[in-house]
Amino acid sequence: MAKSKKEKNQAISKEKLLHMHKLMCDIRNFDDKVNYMVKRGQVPGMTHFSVGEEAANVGAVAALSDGDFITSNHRGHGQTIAMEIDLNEMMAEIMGKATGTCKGKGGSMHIADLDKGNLGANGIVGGGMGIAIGAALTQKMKKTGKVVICFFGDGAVNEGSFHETLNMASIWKLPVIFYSINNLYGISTPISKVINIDYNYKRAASYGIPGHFIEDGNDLLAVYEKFVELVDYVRAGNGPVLVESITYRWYGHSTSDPGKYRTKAEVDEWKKKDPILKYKNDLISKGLATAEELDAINAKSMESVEASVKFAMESPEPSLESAYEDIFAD
Ligand SMILES: Cc1ncc(C[n+]2csc(CCOP(=O)(O)OP(=O)(O)O)c2C)c(N)n1
Ligand SMILES: [Mg+2]
Repeated sequence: MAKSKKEKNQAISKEKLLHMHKLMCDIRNFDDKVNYMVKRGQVPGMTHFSVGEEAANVGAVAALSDGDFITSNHRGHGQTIAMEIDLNEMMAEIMGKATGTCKGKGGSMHIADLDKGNLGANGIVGGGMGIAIGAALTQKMKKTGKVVICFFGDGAVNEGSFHETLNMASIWKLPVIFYSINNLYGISTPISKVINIDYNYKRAASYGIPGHFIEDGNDLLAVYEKFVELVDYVRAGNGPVLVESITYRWYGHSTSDPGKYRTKAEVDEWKKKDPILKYKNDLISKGLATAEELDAINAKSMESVEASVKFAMESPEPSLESAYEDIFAD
């Protein structure tokens, strides 16, 4: 008999429940700090924040096992932190320092953390999809039993790569979860203006694969439970799935966006649906954690973010010669 939702929640260890809270706090605190530093001109380049979308990211990654993979998009901080990147190295990467995850050559939009299974953020909308099915094909051919989550936004579903990769993954039955984080906008364009169906996941039918919907992408446990089901399905060799969750980004599209296309009332309404606060209240009301425990985790997370800034500030710039390194595979 299928487990009830409540039983499933209770089956998650306390350690895991608290760890998911920690990861959401890390995403929020890290991005808030980067935002603060961008405004003071301390961060080169453009940055896209995951604040507001913490549950949609952490819930999905928490269903993966060691050795599984993700691909990400320009808004990759949330997924990258959920995949357990070293925060010091991530901050150094964003600040273009030699100690960064990619030796300071990638920056915010191109962080790849291969040791952790993160095949990379990507500045090209839809650019991660081909990489995801390539990685999934490798897993299938080598029979590794590993799966790939391909993260992208609502704005990516009209890219040619979306249609090509979903079709190819379907006919080859590849172990990949196509995951559209629908935050209702692609830059300033509401998704409703660029597709004539209500939700993207319904397009799965055209590729002969299952489509799934997570109505509240700010509900961490709902995201996690859906992904546990999907990871099992895909790992069992049934082929790909398309899943969509609804969430919202609290800040502008990027650090250069004043956000004139959204009303303050709309943003405030979504801030009331804060995924971290919701999770915190859920855990407390179910007697699974105390406010003190959860607040202590957040305080520690803030400390580690501050430490990452210190690490990054004190790190050297990449040397000129390093521009010629890491260009070709050995
Ligand atoms: C191929 C391509 N076209 C256009 C852009 C410019 N661009 C960057 S992000 C973005 C919108 C993406 O929206 P969505 O996929 O919904 O992700 P979100 O920013 O909402 O997380 C666009 C059009 C790009 N980077 N790549
Ligand atoms: Mg979007």
